[in-house]
Amino acid sequence: MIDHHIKYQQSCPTPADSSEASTGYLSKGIGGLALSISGLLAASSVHAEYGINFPEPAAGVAREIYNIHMLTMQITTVLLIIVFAFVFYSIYFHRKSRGFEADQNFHKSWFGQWSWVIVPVMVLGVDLTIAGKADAVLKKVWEVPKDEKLLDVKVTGHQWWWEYDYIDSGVKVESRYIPEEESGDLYLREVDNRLVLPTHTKIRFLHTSADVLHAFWVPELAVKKDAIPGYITETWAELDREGVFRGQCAELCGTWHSRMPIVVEAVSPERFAAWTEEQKALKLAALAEASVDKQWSMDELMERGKTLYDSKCAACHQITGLGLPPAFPALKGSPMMAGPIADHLDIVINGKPGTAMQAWGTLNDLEIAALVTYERNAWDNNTGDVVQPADVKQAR
Ligand code: HEC
Ligand SMILES: [Cu+2]
Repeated sequence: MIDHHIKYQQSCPTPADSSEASTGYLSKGIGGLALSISGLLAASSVHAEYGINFPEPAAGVAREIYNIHMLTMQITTVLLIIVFAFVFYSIYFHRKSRGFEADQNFHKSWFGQWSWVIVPVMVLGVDLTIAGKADAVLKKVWEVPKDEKLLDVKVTGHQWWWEYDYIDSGVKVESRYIPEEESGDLYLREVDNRLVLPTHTKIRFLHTSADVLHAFWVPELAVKKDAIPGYITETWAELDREGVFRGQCAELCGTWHSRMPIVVEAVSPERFAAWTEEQKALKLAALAEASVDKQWSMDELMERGKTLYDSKCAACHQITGLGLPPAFPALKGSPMMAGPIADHLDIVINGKPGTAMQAWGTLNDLEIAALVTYERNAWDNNTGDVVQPADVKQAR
């Protein structure tokens, strides 16, 4: 239903397209100038990254925040014009070469005395207006609607990926960045599995973390909240349009803080319902497949193992298997790969407490068998060992 594979340049052409378009206009000479300017303006509305303003909000409160920003900008623009008009007028018409001299008694005049009071009071009035509006919106941002049916999504930050649990349906999504070789222009902006959300539904996000502080932040949703280990905090959003919205972890959380993008895909409630059913079915099918007592061939396991490894393990151990010593050990040529299979299974299933190597025991038997087979044979490790799901079951 919903395509989870990366489509390069999903919504916008590459920057190269736009610069080509605008230089094309420019080459037509002065006559083309107006065209090239309109071309540039059009281009900037297509590329969010090149826009001057904030991204177009996609949720109610985000829009209200955006409106306050616009109001503030309008007020400052008017003030800027008034003040600078006054300054330039004074400099030009009251310059020394015209015989003007500074007024020694300005401070004694009525205006000279009271302007210092009147102007700040006027500014304060404007400030209070903005503050009043901001206060009202802030309340809406933080006060999750209580009396309504909400879609609960638990958002757990991990070093360095996101986990999304749709509490009502039991669907679980693991979302990881895509390595540079595969993500192209969307490097650090695209993930393997997106956070799919329905529009026109109040969604409650429950934020927490499995390790250190992270922060969930998607500008179009106006949600930015720290994920704190051991605590659950709430935010909410109601999406008003479909689309793909990109965010990031916004709390420095270690080496690969930059590698935990967030990609929200907003779809209609009908598509969301269909997607939910599809996810449930996929999970059941995977479980059923893993539990059959089948002997898998080396090729089958290697293929599955590579896909799993590249998405779940390569962030630390690298696609090349070389790791990033000393933080993340190389698996290529590591003695453990050629050592007893039981030790290898043990560290993958149970992890190593106190290190970044987490327990992967929630993966099913087939997945772990594929991973271990892959690690023992990829990158010239070539042990020839084939680990079957039944071996994993026994090792648990
Ligand atoms: C967040 C980073 C990270 C990720 C992701 C990760 N590992 Fe590790 N892994 C480590 C670290 C750190 C160690 C070293 C632990 C120690 O101190 O012994 C390690 C050690 C290992 C070892 C032992 C290596 C040896 O030679 O001693 C194996 C095997 C292993 N990981 C497999 C995996 C598999 C399979 C995955 C994916 C399912 C994975 N790792 C994902 C960080 C990671
Ligand atoms: Cu983080």
